[in-house]
Amino acid sequence: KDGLPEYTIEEVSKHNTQESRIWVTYKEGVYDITDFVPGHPGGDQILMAAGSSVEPFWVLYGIHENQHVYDILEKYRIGNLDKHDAQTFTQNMEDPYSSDPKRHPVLKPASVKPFNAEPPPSLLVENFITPKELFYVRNHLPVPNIDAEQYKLEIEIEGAKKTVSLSLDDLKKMPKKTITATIMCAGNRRSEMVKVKTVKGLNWGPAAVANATWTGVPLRDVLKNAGLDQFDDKYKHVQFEAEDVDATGKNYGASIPIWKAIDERGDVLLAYEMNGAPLPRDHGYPVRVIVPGVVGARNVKWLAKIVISEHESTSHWQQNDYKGFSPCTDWEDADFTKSPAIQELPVTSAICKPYDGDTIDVVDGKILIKGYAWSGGGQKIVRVDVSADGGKTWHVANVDAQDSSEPPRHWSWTLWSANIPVDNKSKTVGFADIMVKAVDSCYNTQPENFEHIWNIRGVLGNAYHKIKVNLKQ
Ligand code: MTE
Ligand code: MO
Repeated sequence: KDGLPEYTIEEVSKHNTQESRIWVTYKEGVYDITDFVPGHPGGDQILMAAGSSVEPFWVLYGIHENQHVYDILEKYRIGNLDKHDAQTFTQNMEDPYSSDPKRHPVLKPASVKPFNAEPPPSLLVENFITPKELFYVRNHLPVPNIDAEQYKLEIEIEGAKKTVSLSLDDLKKMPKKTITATIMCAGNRRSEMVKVKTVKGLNWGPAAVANATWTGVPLRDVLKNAGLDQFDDKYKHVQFEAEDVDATGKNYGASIPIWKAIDERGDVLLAYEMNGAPLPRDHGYPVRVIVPGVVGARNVKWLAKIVISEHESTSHWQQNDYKGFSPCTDWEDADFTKSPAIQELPVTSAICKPYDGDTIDVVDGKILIKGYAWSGGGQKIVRVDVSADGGKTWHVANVDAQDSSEPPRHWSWTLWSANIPVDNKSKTVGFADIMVKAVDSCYNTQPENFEHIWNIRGVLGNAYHKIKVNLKQ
């Protein structure tokens, strides 16, 4: 790299289109990545950095912080950054994650920047109401720093003249309501689907799900006060915009169909408390949306604005992510406009104790297994079937914890356990092939294997959970 020409930040900034060629800087290096863009795994996302430094983007998507990426970039080096410019730049570089909250060490990160983590599954199923320390965290971006005193929620009804602005106190003065609801990430259990073939997404185990009580104001009351006529069928969607922003200034956003928001039985809340205390920063302080029965991604945290609209949210996460595809669809032929955004999640279950590969005790010819089951759309779990011999014989698990609400307003998960007989006497069997499947109140059940539901984003991974354990002789 010695002997390469030097460029100033200003010179680099002129190279920000295909025609002028696309230059970026990284530390002291200047790179011409024009020919690299078509092959970049993140698509043309890298163009956000055209004419400037890739560092602010790479710290944002901490995912890029690995040697492999730098090695690739080095092949495109055309020069060095002017010494003076390089110095001022590194001094001004701030880690956008520096004000993220501290997390409990029990959470095992799938990525640190942004922070994404789940607890050990065996601890998760110890409590029907998940303590905040064990509640999985799924952040796409840095956690915004919001002063609750200054907090304002804006509400806009498309076409209406004025918008409404509410403070946290305004919300707290309205009649409040508490619900118990499970939130699950669309990528929960992705690590099992990945075994079929790689997918794009965080490697979640079975613990990107949790159950809590949420207290806040029903969204329908807030919308009614803001002047929404619930019988005006011009409006089809409720869009949510959040306070967390990406490197280009775009905020996290999502939307839900309007019926879910205005139906009293939809139980959608603007929540300011979780388990009886103010929301932790990681979970949306001071206000988040709770859309029970609906995929985590629509439960928008750090809520800034609500828009009543004819259209869905235009955000990346609504339009080009969190959608299902056939196992035959690959990235080249995936048409996101043809696939509906995930809302209600399908029925699923998982064994949380023991783990795959464990060696466990056999007591009176039986082994003890524990886990959870849940279904979206307010459906209740009516049965959990378990097998310890690869599906030859089945047993019905005991329900250990379940709330009494009726479908389709049954928002919480079900915790179950089962003491199942195993054959550890014969010489050929020193292990058990354990599997679980749940049945919900629509009598929907889980697909048998991941091969048949594999999809490019690794979402909706609800096949039978299968593990193999060794039996102590
Ligand atoms: N809201 C905002 N503003 N930003 C986010 O990154 N992540 C979503 C959702 N709401 C997200 C968000 C996703 S994908 C999930 S699964 C849930 O929040 C996770 O909620 P939790 O972190 O409280 O468990
Ligand atoms: Mo998610």
